[in-house]
Amino acid sequence: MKGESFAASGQLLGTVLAVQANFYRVQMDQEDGEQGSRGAEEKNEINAPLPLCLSATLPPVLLCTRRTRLKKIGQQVMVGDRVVVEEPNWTEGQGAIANVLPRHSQLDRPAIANVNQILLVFAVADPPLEPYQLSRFLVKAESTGLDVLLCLNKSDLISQQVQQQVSDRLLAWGYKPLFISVKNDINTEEVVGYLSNKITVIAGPSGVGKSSLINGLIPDANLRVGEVSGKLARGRHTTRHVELFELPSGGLLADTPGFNQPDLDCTPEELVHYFPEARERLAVAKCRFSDCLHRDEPECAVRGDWERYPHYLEFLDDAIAYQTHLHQQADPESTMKLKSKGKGQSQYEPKLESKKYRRISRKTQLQDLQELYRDEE
Ligand SMILES: Nc1nc2c(ncn2[C@@H]2O[C@H](COP(=O)(O)OP(=O)(O)OP(=O)(O)O)[C@@H](O)[C@H]2O)c(=O)[nH]1
Ligand SMILES: [Mg+2]
Ligand SMILES: [Zn+2]
Repeated sequence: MKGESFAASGQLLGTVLAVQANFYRVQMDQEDGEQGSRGAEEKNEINAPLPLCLSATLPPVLLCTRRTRLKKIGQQVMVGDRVVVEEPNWTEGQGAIANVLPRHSQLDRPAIANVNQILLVFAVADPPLEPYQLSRFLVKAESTGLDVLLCLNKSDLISQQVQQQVSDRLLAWGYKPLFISVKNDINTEEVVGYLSNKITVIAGPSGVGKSSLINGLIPDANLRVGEVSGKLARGRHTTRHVELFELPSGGLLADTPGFNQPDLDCTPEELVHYFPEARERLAVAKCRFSDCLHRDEPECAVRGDWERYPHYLEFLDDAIAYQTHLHQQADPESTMKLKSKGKGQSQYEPKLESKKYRRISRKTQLQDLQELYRDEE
């Protein structure tokens, strides 16, 4: 992994699986074990017994505190963080986090660092596959800049012929879906192959089988299945619990509650790049105008009779509306901020304008995934 060069050799590294009050569950790296890290620990514990493991294949997990130094410098520890662990106590299964390695990505909702890819799960039936909804999820996922995988579950409910039709259609969209059935254990081994050695977040509408899939891959996960976990459950769970589950064959997976319509909040200019079909068109031809929004401009390379072009136009309206909303927020009245002058007097003075025209950074785009987890309200 990228950040590893920041850790000194001989340091013990792990990945944060969950945050529970002031404790962190950290899955320790196994490969790094030989690189002298166990040597450092032997100084503290002579004849230390073998690490406590739940199974022979899974790496050991330590319940860790965060060093005071990290608290002082305000260094947060997130699920997904790569951390340096000191003073491991393998018998008690405890340790202390001494450092956090630089993150290569960070999502806010769910709050997870270092996510590599998004696994979008939809069902081919029950609930029926809605092309417009799928399109919206795909665009939202693309806008994070992370890799996007598409799994279509409940393939046991459709014929081979219908499956072929769906597959052809999505291929024209630029996606090669993996048809699975958690119920009949079809192609789930394939999914495992995509997940190994990566951090993956599962997203998709309610009732498509996200939690069922994780339970199928990781029997210990014990996630609730068949209950609506989104909107209704939100009231009951005041704090959102984010947890990474370990696949027996390596790789970490996070579940998310389903919901029905992600908000699109990219800029109108960016939107086109989140459609693989449009990217393909732009790779071989250019629009006449560099600021073309691909609506009715002359000599546009994107406009044409591809299936999702109407989706593009609809999402473009959303993106323009969102941008207008942002500008309004930053405009007339609100470009002035209230400044207290003391003695109960106050005076308006102009706000800094920089934010208004700020270009959306890659990092912000990554954080956009948080919208995937926002209920419609
Ligand atoms: N026929 C069929 N049913 C399935 C399959 N996988 C899951 N289901 C059923 O689909 C329903 C919903 O499954 P969940 O795993 O709770 O769906 P979810 O995506 O986690 O839903 P939310 O948590 O609400 O977002 C359950 O009744 C499952 O038993 C499958 O492969 N085939
Ligand atoms: Mg679920
Ligand atoms: Zn164009």
